Amino acid sequence: MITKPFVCVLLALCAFEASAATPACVTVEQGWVRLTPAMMRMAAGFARIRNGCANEVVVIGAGSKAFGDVSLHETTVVQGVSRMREIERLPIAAGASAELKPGGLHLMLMQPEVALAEGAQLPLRLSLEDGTKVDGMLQVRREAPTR
Ligand SMILES: [Cu+2]
Repeated sequence: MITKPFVCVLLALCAFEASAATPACVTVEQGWVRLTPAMMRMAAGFARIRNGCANEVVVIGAGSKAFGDVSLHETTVVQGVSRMREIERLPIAAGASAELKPGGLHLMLMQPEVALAEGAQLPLRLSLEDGTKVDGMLQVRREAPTR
């Protein structure tokens, strides 16, 4: 009599947790990290973040077990000088994608926990403004994947 409702509550919580971790309508596609010499202690990551949801989503942060510090950056060229600035909010309209690519938006990956090896798959987790998380993968490569 007591056990059954308790189990239902647990199942409901688990289902909620699962959907909170990865909203299926936001995906990270063709994620990759440019292979850099280990002494650089930093790397840049790129991907297409696709929002298949019915609403706008806003990326407010990123993290990875493979790096101590991950942030979202944008490279801009001002008067011939390349600069990077941190992006605190990256809104993606319903049905649209954000392209993170060399020379533009990128993930700044600092304090690598492991030596980058070509072909390795590194985890990526994006935080959305609504509190949900999106898990993806970044493959270590020398060149951008052909799309
Ligand atoms: Cu950067």
